[in-house]
Parts: sequence; C-alpha cells; structure tokens
Amino acid sequence: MAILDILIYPDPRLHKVAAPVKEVNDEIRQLVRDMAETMYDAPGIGLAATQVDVHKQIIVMDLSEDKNELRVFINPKILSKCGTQQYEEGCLSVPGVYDTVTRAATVTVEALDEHGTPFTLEAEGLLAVCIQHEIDHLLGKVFVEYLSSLKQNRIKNKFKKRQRERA
Ligand code: K1U
Ligand code: ZN
Repeated sequence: MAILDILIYPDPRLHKVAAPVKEVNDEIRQLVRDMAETMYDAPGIGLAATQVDVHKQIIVMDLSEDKNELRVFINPKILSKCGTQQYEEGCLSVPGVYDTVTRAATVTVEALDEHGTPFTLEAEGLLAVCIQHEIDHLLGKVFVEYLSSLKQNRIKNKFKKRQRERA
C-alpha cells in the first residue's frame, strides 16, 4: 500500500472532471487501497481520486469511530436529493479551513463497490454531506466555491503565499 500526495487548493488539477471507471479490476482495487490508506493517514473521513491527481470516478469514505467501516463508491450518481442542511465542512485539499455549506439533507446515490457490484444507498446527515462533497471533487469543484468571492480570494491568497514560502 502507499500514501499518496494530496493536491492542495488552488491547484488547477482539482478542477479536472473525473472519467467513469470502465472496469473494476485489480489496478482499481489497488488504487482504492492506497486512497483508503491516504485518507486514514491524513486523517480524513473521505477522499476523492481527484485529490490524489487520479481523474477517475472513485471515492473512499469512513465515518465510523473505529475507522473500520470503509465505504467505496465507484462511478457514483446521485439519483435524488431532498431538503437542505447546513454543515461546517473541511477538506484535506484546503487544510485548516472550515466553513458552513448548505447542501441537500438526504441523497439517494447509486454506485459500484470495489468488486464492481452495483448498490443504492439512502444517506442523511454527515454521510449525505460527505457524499455530496466528494462527488463535487469528481466534478472538479472544491467546497470553498460555495463561499463568497471575498472568502474564496482570501483563502486562495493564503494558500498561494504558503506555497511561495515553501518554494
Ligand atoms: O474530501 C475531503 O477532503 C475529505 C473531508 C471530507 C468532509 C469532511 C467534512 C464535511 C464534508 C466532507 C475530510 O475528511 S476533512 C477532515 C475531517 O473532517 C476529519 C478529520 C479527522 C477526524 C474527523 C473529521
Ligand atoms: Zn474535500
């Protein structure tokens, strides 16, 4: 297994749109394992392939306290959304930034698991938030894009400055 590098905002590669996985094979399963290890190491509760510069529709997630309930979503599609909820979100690609985002309260999502088996899931609460946040990553969207342009510019400038200082 391997810990992969996570792209940091405002890296333009975070805006690439991920392609569907054609076949869930051993190569994809290895990537899923590496993404899970990267998420647990960060630590985070979710990770989209986009964040590790792989532009395929793959998400890993684990919201359990003991970090032993890995969920894998390949080619996820939201079938329906209902209501609204607000949650203070974070993102491994925007470390240290937390802000409130309004999203659907419940979502029904269909996807393939790591064996290529289709499943449908009805989610609410944090699971619904996380699914929407990660699917946004696959569409090239980072959660800060829900914030005001003033906040987005402040965050962008902070991370660009940090990047310059590290170079
Ligand atoms: O997509 C990501 O960058 C992962 C992100 C998922 C997420 C969190 C909160 C709301 C929406 C989506 C994170 O995991 S940020 C880190 C985090 O939330 C966390 C880290 C350690 C323990 C518990 C939570
Ligand atoms: Zn994120």
